[in-house]
Formats: sequence, C-alpha cells, structure tokens
Amino acid sequence: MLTKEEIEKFHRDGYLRGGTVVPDEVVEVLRSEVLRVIDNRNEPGFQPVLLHNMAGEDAPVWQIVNIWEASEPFRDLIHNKKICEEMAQLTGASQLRIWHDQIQYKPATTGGVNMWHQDAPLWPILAPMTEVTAWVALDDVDEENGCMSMVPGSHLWGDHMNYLATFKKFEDMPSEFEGKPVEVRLCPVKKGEVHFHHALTWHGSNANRSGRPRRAIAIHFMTENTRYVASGNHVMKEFVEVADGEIMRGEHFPLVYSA
Ligand SMILES: O=C(O)CCC(=O)C(=O)O
Repeated sequence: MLTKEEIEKFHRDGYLRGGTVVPDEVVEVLRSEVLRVIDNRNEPGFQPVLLHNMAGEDAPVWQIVNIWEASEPFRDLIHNKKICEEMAQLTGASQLRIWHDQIQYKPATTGGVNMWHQDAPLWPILAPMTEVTAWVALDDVDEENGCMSMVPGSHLWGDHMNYLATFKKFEDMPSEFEGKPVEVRLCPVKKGEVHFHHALTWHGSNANRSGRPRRAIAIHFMTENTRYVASGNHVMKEFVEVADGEIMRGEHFPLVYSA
C-alpha cells in the first residue's frame, strides 16, 4: 500500500515511482512471453490487438497493445493485487477496469525515441481525462537505455497535446510554459518495479543508446466514472460494447478491482 505522503506526491507531481510488484522469476517469464508473442504473431489463436514498430525503421520502438489477451502471465499481471490496490489509492476509485495495455520495447543500441506527449488527448474515446497508468519495467531502465522523463505538475495544466506535438526533438522542452517553470525529471525504474503517471502528465522517453534492451509494459487503468465518447477514434474503439456517453465496460475492458 502507498503511504499518505506518496499519494500526496502523486497528486502534486502527476507521477510516482512505486515499489517492486513482480519478483525476478516472474519478470523472466514475462520477458519470454514478449518474445513468444512476437514470434507467434502470424499464428492462429489468441493475438494482441496490435503489434508493430511505432517509430522509424532505423530507430524502432515495438508496441504491442493488449498482450494480456494473448498471454496468461500478462493476464495475471493486469490483475496484480498490489498494482490494483495502489491504483485505487491514487485514483480514489471503487472500481477499476483495464483500458488497454502496451508493451514498449526499445531494442539495444537502436531503440528510438518516444516523443513528449500526454496520454489522455490521444485517447479521445474516453472522458473525463483522469486515467492513470502503471508502467512496469521488465529491464532495469535508466537514462542510457531510454527511461521515461516527466514534467512535474504538468497534469494540472490541461490539454496541451497540440503544443507538445510541435517539438521536433526530445531536447526541445522549454524551461518555461505560460509563465510556469518547466522541469524535466528522469525516471529510472528497476526491473519488476512499477511507476505511476497521470494521463495528463507531460512525458516521453529518449532513445536506447545502451547495449541493453529496454522492455516495459504500460497498463492503463480507468475508473467507474469513465464514459465512452463515440465521436473520437482509437485502436480500441472496435471493442467498445456500450453506447455514446455510457460508462465503459465489456470483456475487452476487464474489471480488475472492486472495493
Ligand atoms: O515506455 C515509454 O517509453 C512510454 C510509455 C508511455 O508513454 C505511457 O506509458 O504512457
């Protein structure tokens, strides 16, 4: 469970490094599951929703959406008791569902950049913009192999995705925005640890310049107050079973916590 101080820190900064949620032997299983799912991507049977390189050919970032639908160990992970209970503490939710998950794999040496963004504006089929992500490292992740960076307090500034999308390079973050100081903080995470961030926090990750792979899974949660917005678009839209304006639910958005 998180302490009162940790919860306050999350609300102030828009992110929080949690503790270990997965023991080493399970990390090994999850790593091999990532490879198995990639190798079996053209086989019949259960597959993730999406598996592709979301960056350039020369600087790949492999994204696998909803690996939990293709892998039993990852299905166990989205139900991880510690993650779900801490997520309930951070969101104040009495029920939590998985919005979706995504593996973000930056291969050694060549792995590319994940540019600055906010999650919620990229998820326009959900409202309100209050989702929180539990990001679990499957490798020790640091500055060299492309750990995430966060701008503390930016989750309180509203939707500025159009502004962030104007940046050409990862280093383009200014030191001030609308009169507020902007600070970039590196967020190293050890394998098996969880790192939480709010869906409006400015964040991204630099290239993997190390000889080590950088594998992680972002598990995106939504609360019992999250509604469907039919006017938006998203890769998960085809799986939505509710009408415009209704509370999100359905078998592709499993209930993982109920108080
Ligand atoms: O893994 C990364 O580098 C970025 C992940 C991310 O953007 C997210 O979890 O929202």
